Amino acid sequence: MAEYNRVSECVGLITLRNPPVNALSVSQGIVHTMQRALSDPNVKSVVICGQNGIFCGGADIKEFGSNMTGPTLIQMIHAIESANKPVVAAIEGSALGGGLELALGCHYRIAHSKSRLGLPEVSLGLLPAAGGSQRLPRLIGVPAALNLITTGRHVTAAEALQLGIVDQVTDHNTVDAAVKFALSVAGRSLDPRRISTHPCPQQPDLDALFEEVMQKVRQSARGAIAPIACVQAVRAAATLPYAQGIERERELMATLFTSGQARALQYCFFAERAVGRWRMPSGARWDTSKPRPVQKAAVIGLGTMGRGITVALAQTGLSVIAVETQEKQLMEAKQAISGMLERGAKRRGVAPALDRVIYSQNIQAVADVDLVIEAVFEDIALKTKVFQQLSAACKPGTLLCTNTSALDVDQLASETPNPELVVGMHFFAPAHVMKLLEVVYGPRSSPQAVATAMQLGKKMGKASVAVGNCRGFVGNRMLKPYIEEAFFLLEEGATPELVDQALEEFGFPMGVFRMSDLSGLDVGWRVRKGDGLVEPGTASGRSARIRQGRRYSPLGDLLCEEGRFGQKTGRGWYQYDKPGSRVARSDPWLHSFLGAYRAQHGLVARRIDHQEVLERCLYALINEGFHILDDGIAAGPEDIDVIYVSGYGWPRHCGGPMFYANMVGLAKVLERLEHYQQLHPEVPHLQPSSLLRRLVASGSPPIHKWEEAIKKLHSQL
Ligand code: 3H9
Repeated sequence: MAEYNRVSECVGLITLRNPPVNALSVSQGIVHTMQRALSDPNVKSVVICGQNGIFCGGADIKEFGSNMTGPTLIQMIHAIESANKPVVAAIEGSALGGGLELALGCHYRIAHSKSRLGLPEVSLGLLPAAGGSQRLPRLIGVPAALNLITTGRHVTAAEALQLGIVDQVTDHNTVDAAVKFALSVAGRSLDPRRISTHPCPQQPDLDALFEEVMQKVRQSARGAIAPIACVQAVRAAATLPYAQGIERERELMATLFTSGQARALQYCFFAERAVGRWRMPSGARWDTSKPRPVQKAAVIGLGTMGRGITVALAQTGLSVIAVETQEKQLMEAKQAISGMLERGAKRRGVAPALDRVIYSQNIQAVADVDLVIEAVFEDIALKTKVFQQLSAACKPGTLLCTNTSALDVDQLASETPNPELVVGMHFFAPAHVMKLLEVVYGPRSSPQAVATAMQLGKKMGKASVAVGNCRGFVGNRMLKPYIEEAFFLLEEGATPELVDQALEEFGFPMGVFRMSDLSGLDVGWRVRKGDGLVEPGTASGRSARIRQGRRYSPLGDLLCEEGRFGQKTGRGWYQYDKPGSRVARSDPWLHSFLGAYRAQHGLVARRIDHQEVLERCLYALINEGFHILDDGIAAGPEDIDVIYVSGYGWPRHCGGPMFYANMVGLAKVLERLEHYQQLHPEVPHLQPSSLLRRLVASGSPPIHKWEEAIKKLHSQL
């Protein structure tokens, strides 16, 4: 809806009204409202604003899947630009996508100093197709427009002014400023203000610029098609007359609009918001559970994780007590945390929050905090002791959170007098940078504790996902079969290079072996030792590779026995110039080691192609995802997908593992799992999950109906 009023006698004020973000719905009457303003003889100029402090969040993404009819955005914007009365955009809050394109069709733009502007269509698998790809380069030049359109980044009002996107920035009431401005420009010639009639500003060596940008975009896009289409659209703006450029924009958009990638990226947009509406199997939910206020927090243990968590909390504005019992480690941590806070503040152009952190060797210092995050070494006895100390030291009601990535949250809770106050907050390293946070609830965690941890995660800017308590929670539990399949593929004839290349071409930033070299091979080794899986490497044959009743590959253990822990030792699945170096090079030693290993175990190497790598690694991971849904550890597929996209490098344009399974087709995933299970009966994780079978048997409902289908299937059991 758009509302029309007359203000100051001769200014027509159009207010976009479509909560929550005034998205431009095709069914809206903006065109009619605009026509009313333009045909009103008393109106000399027009101001467009949005209600509730937000100009416009762009086209209505929810409508993209439906049959859209009515005047298009592009026609509406064209009508505004062609108007014979000045039209001024009064930008508050956000002007994004179609919202900014609408503003670019206006003759002038006034922005509030706190507003943000951008063309983020690329992150939805689209391009700014309401003339934005053609007008922005004409307004601010090709290099700056390419940057904004291919990255989708939002700019502040100050940067928008500097770039020339807006004409004025105000700290006061934007609509009042725009009305005043509109009065002052009434009657002036509008020709110089119609952006589409301008040529793009001259740019030396245009071809070289586009070649360079295209190369950069292809590299960083990792298979995403929208950034490439964005470059092509801007190229059209730079080289063609406006009408032809618009036609090119339309053609490119038509291809993107119906693409699987656009569907995946738009699914991610809504999934990221859906995970905030968490619910627990007990029936507790986000909208009926009130979080407790958290102003003061403590972090116990200042290793890599504890340092990152301290920085994340302090940057969010909390006071933090950072506890490390050893003096030397405390001093080192203080120096490292201060450095991180200073660098972060410099990047964001704010003052570093150094004085928000108080360092202490004494756990008693946590007496008056609202929440504690324990980040000591992954050892259940040590963590239990810390939890008991915390229970005694903290004021009643303090929330006790553990940053464990593998231990049993419920076991820790049971060691405290108030298990309802205990939740897991599983951060990912580096904790002040990585977007993902798994909030792990046990059967006794109170809804209020979960609500508080979820709210804190949101404040820290994390994609926070509430998940149930089980070994590895959601992310690491699904990673296990993925990694194991990669090991098995090496045994059967693949190389780390082949496996990584297949996964990187799929869109992961790093294949499983390069990733393992980065995080350290010793991490998994320690876990496998703890599980009693590691045995001396001298045994041979099939029986040496069956442990605890299932196929096991000791390859990772053997590398660790050689001291090959990955990048930190300069050797792992690859070789590096020196310890700590990041450039992985193929290692002839590793290839002959694999040959000798296969010979020792009577394995005959066969040719393995990329398709098999993808099917075995990804479908094993997805299969575990179905087990997780069946167990109720994740409430819905969106939770799993957000975890994988924001924490595990799953390519966003493939939507996350469960969305990907939905795209490929559940029947196909089931058929391939059955195929590989027949070939490898000793691998339980290739045994299709019963939920997957039941979903296929019930007609493979689309992903947005899974939750309902799962409930129905469970009620039938
Ligand atoms: C486009 O414009 C294409 C054109 O170039 C060409 C067309 C031909 N549509 O994020 P929040 C919902 S493509 C529908 O939590 P915030 C959102 O789902 C569009 N719904 O709030 C949520 O719903 P719920 C390009 C939308 O204050 C609620 O609004 N535009 C849209 O943290 C609140 O959202 C973009 O990519 C939309 N466009 O942030 C901008 N936007 O409460 C996308 C939001 O049910 N939007 N919703 O979960 C954003 O970046 C942020 O929402 C914004 C507000 C910064 C605006």
